[in-house]
Amino acid sequence: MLQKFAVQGMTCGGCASSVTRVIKALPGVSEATVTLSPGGAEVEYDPAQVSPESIAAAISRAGFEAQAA
Ligand SMILES: [Cu+2]
Repeated sequence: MLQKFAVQGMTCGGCASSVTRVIKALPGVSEATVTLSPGGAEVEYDPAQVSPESIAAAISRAGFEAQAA
């Protein structure tokens, strides 16, 4: 399953790397591509293991605003 997210608050490549890391750390996520401008993430995941809500929550815990897009 592929889900896009709008991610706000990333200001540099370090932020994008952090977001990539927290998404990829989730069980069930096989791929994450994060873009800085516009701020977003494309996540390939297994819906049996993880939900878009929990992916967005993980991004929020890292200090950024995420919304399924
Ligand atoms: Cu940064």
